[in-house]
Amino acid sequence: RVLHQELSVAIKNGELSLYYQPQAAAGGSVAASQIIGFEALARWHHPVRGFVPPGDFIPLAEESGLIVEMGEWILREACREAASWAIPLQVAVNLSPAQFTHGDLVGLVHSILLETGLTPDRLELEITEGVLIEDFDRGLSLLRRLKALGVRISMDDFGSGYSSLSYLQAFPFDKIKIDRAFVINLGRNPQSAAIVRAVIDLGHGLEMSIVAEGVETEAQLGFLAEEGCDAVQGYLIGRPAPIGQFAALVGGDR
Ligand code: G
Ligand code: G
Ligand code: MN
Ligand code: NA
Repeated sequence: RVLHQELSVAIKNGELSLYYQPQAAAGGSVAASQIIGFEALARWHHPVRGFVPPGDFIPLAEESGLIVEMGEWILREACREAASWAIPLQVAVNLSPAQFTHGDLVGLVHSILLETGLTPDRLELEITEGVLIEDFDRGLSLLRRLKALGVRISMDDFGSGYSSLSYLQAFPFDKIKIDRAFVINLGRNPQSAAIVRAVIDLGHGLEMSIVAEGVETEAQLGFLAEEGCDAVQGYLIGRPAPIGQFAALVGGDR
């Protein structure tokens, strides 16, 4: 497809960029919530088509295998950016299944950390359970080796798709990100509140920290803080934006 060919030159042409969405330690209000880091989110600004959303081009990059090269660029770019901050906040990077099955992911993360000088404990890798579903033993081995580098691993979109409790038992996640579908329904239906509360307790029982995604209202934040949720991410705290918009938070960019 045409779009695929264009995607293959997008990196070279400087059309890809990263947006950053802030994450905060959950206080009872926005004012009481302290920014602890950012999730890097890929953006494609096509010269003619304009903005192509990641929900469109990430699957395309996955199908074609381009995601491996693109994922490497994303990881390097996010680490380089974070290493330049005067305030040592966290940076979270999404990994695709193909990055686990192709190439030497552990070697790549290691060399990018060395190259950029980013302290390993500032890097968090977000994965969905789909990554681990294909080959359990290989997945477990990769996660252990990544953790041995000192980076943190988050289970992204927890509760959506096929995530299962056995994954939480089997894999050494540091963090669970509660899918925004549950957060959106907080206050709308009592089931979502029960599920969110249960996931927080479950995660804490496993010594994992909990991040709620898609937090849009003070009422949601208040509930989450009350229930002991560790961190929050969502439009209420901040929308994804170029890092320049957060210069004050990271202590001046460069
Ligand atoms: O950024 P949001 O705004 O629209 O992202 C949409 C989807 O694309 C999400 O599921 C997100 O995890 C995924 N995504 C965004 N950036 C990246 C990236 O850098 N790598 C991977 N693998 N997925 C990403
Ligand atoms: O990696 P992940 O699938 O979680 O990607 C985060 C996605 O969630 C991105 O598409 C981002 O733009 C979106 N997002 C982040 N905060 C909010 C929010 O508060 N509300 C909604 N509806 N979407 C959000
Ligand atoms: Mn994510
Ligand atoms: Na997510």
